Parts: sequence; C-alpha cells; structure tokens
Amino acid sequence: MLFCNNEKPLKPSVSAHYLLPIIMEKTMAAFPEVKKTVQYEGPESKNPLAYRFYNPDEKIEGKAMKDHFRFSAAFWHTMRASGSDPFGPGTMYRPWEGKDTVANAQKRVRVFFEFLEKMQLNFYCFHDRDVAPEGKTLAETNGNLDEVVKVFKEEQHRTGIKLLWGTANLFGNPRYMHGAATSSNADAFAFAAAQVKKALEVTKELGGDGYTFWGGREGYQCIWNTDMKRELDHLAKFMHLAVDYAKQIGFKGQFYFEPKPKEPTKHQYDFDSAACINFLRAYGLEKYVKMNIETNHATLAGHSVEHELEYAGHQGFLGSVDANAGDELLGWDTDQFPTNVYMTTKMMLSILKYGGLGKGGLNFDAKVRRESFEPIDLFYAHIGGMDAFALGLKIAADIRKGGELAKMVQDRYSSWDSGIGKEIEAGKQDFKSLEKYILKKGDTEPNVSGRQELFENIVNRYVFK
Ligand code: XLS
Ligand code: NI
Ligand code: NI
Repeated sequence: MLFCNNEKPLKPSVSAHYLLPIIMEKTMAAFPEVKKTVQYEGPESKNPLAYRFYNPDEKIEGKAMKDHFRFSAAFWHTMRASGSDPFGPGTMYRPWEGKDTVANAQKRVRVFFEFLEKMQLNFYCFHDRDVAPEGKTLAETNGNLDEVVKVFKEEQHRTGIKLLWGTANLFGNPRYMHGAATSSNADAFAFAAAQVKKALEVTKELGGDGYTFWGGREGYQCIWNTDMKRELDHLAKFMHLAVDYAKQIGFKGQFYFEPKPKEPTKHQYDFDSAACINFLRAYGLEKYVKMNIETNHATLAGHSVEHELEYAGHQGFLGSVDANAGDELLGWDTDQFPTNVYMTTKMMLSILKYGGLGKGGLNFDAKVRRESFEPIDLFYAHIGGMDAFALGLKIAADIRKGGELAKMVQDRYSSWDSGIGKEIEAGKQDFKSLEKYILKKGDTEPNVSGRQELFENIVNRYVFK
C-alpha cells in the first residue's frame, strides 16, 4: 500500500462531469453514472456495471456466496489513494474532495458508503489516519476521529454494512521513522500504544469483527545499528498490551497479523506466515492472533498466495485475506485488483478446505492504477475482483465435488496408508527398526507418478467448461 493522506487530487479540466463542485452536498450522488445498485446478471451479460458471477445469495456448498467472501473495501485505497508514485503527484479526480477538515472527512465517509451500497459490499476496513485528519496533539486527533466515527456509525446503521477490521497507521508519521513497536525510540512505542488504544476503542464502538496488525516499519535496514532481539521482544510486548487492553474493554474481535517480507524496510519482521506463526508461538500470542494473508505480500516473499493460505490453514491460523495481486514484472507491492481466475480458484480451494474465513473476509487491499483516474474505475475494479473470486469459488466447489484431484493426491500418498508408512505415522517405528526394514528390503521402489501435467489438465477441464 502506498498512499499519502495529504496529497490533493488533481482536477483535470476535461469533460462536463468534472465541473461538479469540489465539496459535494450530502444529497448529491458521488457516482452519477451508477444509477442503481450493481446486480448479478449472469455470465452472458455485457453490462460493465453488472456482476457476471457474483450472485450474493446463491448457495455454494450450502452457504451463500456473500457469506463465503464477506467482501470488504479498503477505505485507504478506495477513498484516499491519490495515484501518486515516486515519480509524480496524484492523478485521481475525486469530486467530493476538499480541504483536509473533519467536515470533509465526514462527507467522504458518506461517499464511501454510497459506493459500498451501490456495489453490494457488506464490509469495509480502515486505518485511523485514513478516515480523520491528524490534529496538533493526540487529544485533538482523537477528537477528530470521534467526529468521523459518529458518521461511520450512522452510515452502518442506515445500511447494515459492517466493519471487517480496523487498524492504526503506525508508519506514515515521521515519528515512526524507526518503526513503532520496534522503534529504537521508546517514545514512539508509547505514542503507538496510545494510538492503538484509541483504534481498538473505535473498532469496538463500530462493532468491528477484527483488528489487524500490519508491521508498517517494523523491521530494519541495517544490521549494524539494530538490536533484533530487543526489537522483537518489544513487538511482542506491544501485541500483548493490545490483547490485554482488548480484554479490558470487552473487544471480542479477532486479532490478525499481516505478513509482508519487505517494503518499506529491507527486512520486515512479519516476513511470511511461517515467520509470523513462529513469532506468535515464541511469545505466547498464538491463542489471540491469526493471519491476514495478502496476495501481493506473498509474492514479495517469493511465495504464492495459496502457499501462504495453506501454511496458515494447516497450522490453524487462517484468519482473513487482503485480496489483491502484484505484477509479474514489477518487484513491489503494486496492490492491483485480482483478476486471475486460476489464482482465485486456488485461494478458494484452500479457504474451503479449512472451513472458511469465520470472522474474517476478503478485503480488497487494492487500488486502481494511476492512469484510471475517474471515480467509475473504482466500480470496474471491484466488480472485476468480486467476479474473479465468485468464479474461482464456483470452480473450486466443482473441483471438490468432482473429487478427482483429492483422490489423486490421496493415491500419491497411499504408501502411508498401510504397511511401513502407517506404522511410522502411528509412532510404531524408530530409526533402528527403519534401518532393519530397509536392509531387508534392499531399496525403495518407485510407486506413484507425481502426474503434475495430468493434475493441471484436470484443473483446466473445470476452468474451461
Ligand atoms: C500494506 C498493507 C496494509 C495493511 C493494513 O502493504 O497491506 O494496507 O493491510 O495496514
Ligand atoms: Ni500491501
Ligand atoms: Ni494489506
């Protein structure tokens, strides 16, 4: 995720609808081209503002699609991404934007809910600093946040849309230059603690289903100046303090830890699922925190998202998903919208296998490209992502129903179902007895081919029906 709260969107001087006032009146539609809610119209539809596969109430494996996904939009990307990159300023045209005031922040929330409603998105996520401007002091900042939270509450009440998870931005402000919980500056830790305290209160106030820790700048650039053990101890201390405070205030949401291997620091401590789970177990946090897996972070770690889901899933840590995609040729967190149906199929196979996301969901931690500067592009982007997942879910459910892949995997491991394999799994063999077994047998025998190509062909049969 790359964004800067203070950057103002540009105002291109083209075509008539750009002549809308900069600050919109509450009653004025922010997305006038989208006259009605985006609806399911089926695979044959050519309407760019319709779903071809996402049919919210359609049951797949006995559960409505909307409950499988719990789709969420990210406030930061949807409402605050300006389109800036390291080479140039923002490009986005957002007619509702104005001064960085509380009043405008409140209007922005109403626009956001208009978007969520028109998209049939049932959830959203936010960082504290995306939604309300920072004041001169923490007290002033918290006051600003409270004013905006009132509008979130009203809009949630009006629409029934819910908060999937909240989080705190512990990376944007220069005070976090060395990190927040892992900062060399104890005051930065203290400020971050105060910030998360408030973010938890607000998340609870909004009935949020979860709270996410993404490491932000929790990592390091240079081993010479870094006390890694101390930094990791502090990160664990920070999470324990958050868990304790959640208990104190009665926040029942699920905590998530979101892995990301690098960016902004060279070595982020929350590298991947395996590293995060090791950290959680080493510091006694495993009962309280699950994983929030993000596709583009998985690929930055040299993994695929299905690897990350599978790893978290079999360890019992599968929590939620930040749905996006990277670019094959760019080595950074491009946060694109996911459209690759092979990928969504693999993801849904893992998610179904581990019994679904529970309190989690699929949060589009994704932003439109810098060149896609019109508000309507936000619709096309989310429609594409939701349809890719809906189709992926249908294919995954078909694959599971067909059963060939599961059967072939089972056959591949059949040497473990009887004889020596079964005895090893049952703990009835040791090194001495295994040596005896092999000395007697002479050597191993090839048993079942890996059949990767056949697996791939079968998958294609389901994908291209
Ligand atoms: C950044 C992360 C961030 C988290 C929430 O790369 O994806 O957006 O999801 O802080
Ligand atoms: Ni990201
Ligand atoms: Ni994310």
